[in-house]
Amino acid sequence: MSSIGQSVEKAFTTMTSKNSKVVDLQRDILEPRTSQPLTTDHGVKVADTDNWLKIIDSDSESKSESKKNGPSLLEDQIGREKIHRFDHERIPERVVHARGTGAHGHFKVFDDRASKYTFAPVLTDSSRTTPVFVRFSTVQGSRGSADTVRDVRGFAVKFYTEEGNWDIVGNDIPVFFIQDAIKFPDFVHAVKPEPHNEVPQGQSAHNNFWDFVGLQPESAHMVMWVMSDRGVPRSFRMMQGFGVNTFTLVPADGKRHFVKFHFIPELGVHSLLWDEALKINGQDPDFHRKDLSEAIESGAYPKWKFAIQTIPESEQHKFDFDILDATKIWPQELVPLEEIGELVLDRVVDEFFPETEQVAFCTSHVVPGIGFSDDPLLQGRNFSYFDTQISRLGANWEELPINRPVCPVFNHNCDGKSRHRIVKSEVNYWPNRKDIGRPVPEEKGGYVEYAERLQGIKQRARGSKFQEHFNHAQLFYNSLAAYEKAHLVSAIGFELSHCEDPDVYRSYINVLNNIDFDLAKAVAVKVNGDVPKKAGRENHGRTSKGLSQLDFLPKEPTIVSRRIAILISDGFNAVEMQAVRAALTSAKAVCYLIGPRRNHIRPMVGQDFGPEVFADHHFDSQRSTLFDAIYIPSGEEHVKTIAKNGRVVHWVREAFGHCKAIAAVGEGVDFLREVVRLPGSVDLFTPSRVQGIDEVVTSYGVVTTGKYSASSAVTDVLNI
Ligand code: HDE
Repeated sequence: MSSIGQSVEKAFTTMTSKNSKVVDLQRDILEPRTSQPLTTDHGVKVADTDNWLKIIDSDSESKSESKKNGPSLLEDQIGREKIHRFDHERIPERVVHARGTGAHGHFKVFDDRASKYTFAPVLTDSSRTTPVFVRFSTVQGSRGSADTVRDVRGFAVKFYTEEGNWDIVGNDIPVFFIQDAIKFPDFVHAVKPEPHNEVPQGQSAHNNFWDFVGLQPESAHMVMWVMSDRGVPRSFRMMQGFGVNTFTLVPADGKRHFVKFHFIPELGVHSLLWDEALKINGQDPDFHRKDLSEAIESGAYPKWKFAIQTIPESEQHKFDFDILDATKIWPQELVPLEEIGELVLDRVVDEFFPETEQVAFCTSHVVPGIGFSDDPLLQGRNFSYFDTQISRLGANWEELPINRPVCPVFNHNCDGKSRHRIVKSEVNYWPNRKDIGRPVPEEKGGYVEYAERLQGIKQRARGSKFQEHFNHAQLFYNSLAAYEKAHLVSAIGFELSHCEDPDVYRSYINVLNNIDFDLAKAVAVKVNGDVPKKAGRENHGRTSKGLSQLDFLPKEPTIVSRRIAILISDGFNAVEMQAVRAALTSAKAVCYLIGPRRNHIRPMVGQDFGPEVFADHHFDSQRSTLFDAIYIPSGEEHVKTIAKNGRVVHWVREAFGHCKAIAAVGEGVDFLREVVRLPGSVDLFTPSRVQGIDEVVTSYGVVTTGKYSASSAVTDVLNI
């Protein structure tokens, strides 16, 4: 090995005792100290950063000290550098997935059970902890768009393995809109804002998207997913991740397997209601990115199980769908999931731009033991990502701190814009007289492609099983719970109502009628489409596991990291509130006190005023949509005050409408009954469901009196 290789290797070995990527990034981290001197980029200390160099006319004739502003000078190299650097702060945003947020973490496999499929140590060596960086994103909107729009979410993972970087550039939905990469520019142009008016932003609710998907029925399955609750996740931490494309695993002794990658969230798969999502877009457009960093910073580290589905090469053709078609899933009943590892995110970024914005993923980044398949979408992606990174970040994008591997990198690539490394060598080609940069044979870890026999006729076409588009769309629809189906109908109804062209919204009813007759009729009635008289295609009636979100409830009910608003005003019962809050906090929920002002609020302790507590927010500054549950403590004066406050009444009604847990004690219960007038409070009395609760109203809302048992109520109800 060359001396460069050896020195990097040595540095690398000393790093691996900690998270090697974090150690690696430390090389580039500057932590300015107090009174850190300001310098130019070329290191000269700056004496004044507030005034451009000017001619100032001092009034020398009079005795006064008055000065007149004269012209600014182009000569000011310090002012010019500051403005030039500012002018060039922006780089092109990603053409898709521009809006995103990222975090660091690690990945570990449980044992070596995957070694029957692959020799890649990242998937087989349980003594290893592999550093990762994950970037979550939306697809349609630009960098400044809102987080909770209806869209697919990107779930891109960079594994910094000891054998090089491996990227899974996945989504939160297991299938895609198109089968062949050549259709991607058409799809993206159709979903993005329309060319004549650049409308809409962060939405697919417009003519061009629905026009395209109506004419491109291979998208039917994916459209079902995006229009389902999956399109509006509650949090990045509560969604699945999928590699989507079919990759391959190669074991030491040769028999190749096809593979799909899955990430399954520990907290379960949860969504917002569409009404909440719409409101949060305005109330807190950064809702998801804040949620991620708040959870990590408070120690509630997001976790996912990592699972694989594998099919031996010999069984590639035994299914009634093509396993290389990215518009199809591999139903779990046919190809079970094997959980082999865990992904944890435990560190937020230090600076957004150099990390989250400059991170760059490539599906073509695989490590020995992992390979590609002939999935035509994947083949095109392998070309596209590398290319787009060059236009976004320049030829040397892989040298940027967030992108560079933690293992040695050496080759004869050179030059290009913004080269960072300086290589001390007389040769930059192979073979060379000094034996520098020698290719590594397979047995020493060099990447070797799997030897595959191929034959065929060169043509622009797709395999015959790629022609069937509705079986899996039906499978998905059939597998949803009744309320999920209702949400789906509303979502498609919403979107098609935003299409003005009757040709567009009418023709999509035909696609829906090929999936399910009732679905097509329900949507047609809503959007003024032609209500079909008979099914376009018979529904096969099959269902599959793992498609409904209900299949992902955590084994143990949990309220970890859920946001609970405690609505208080002067005179609330402090002892009770503190008991409830302590119970909620010990179950790792995050409680916020919301009062009439962000300031001290005076509670009652018995008959007297107790020590003041500080409200985190005031009623007008937050909305119920930003919380998972509400609790209203008892207290006569307090309840009289909130009863007069329309905002508080709205808070509770809205939370009820969004099926959130609502707990109250004593006069708080009267408030819910008499002022808020929650409907059905008597009919839906179900005390058996929650132990220790005196009264329970509504299927999701909870009212509790006495005994300070609201915490168990909230815990229970959140997991229904
Ligand atoms: Fe992407 N995609 N994509 N995509 N994609 C990009 O690369 C592309 C596809 C996905 O957080 C771009 O760096 C083509 C499927 C994610 O930085 C670009 C095709 C899936 C991200 C690109 C697809 C994805 C991207 C834009 C069809 C799910 C964000 C910026 C053949 C498995 C990664 C960039 C991040 C980003 C091309 C289809 C996921 C242009 C040509 C399928 C998560 O290269």
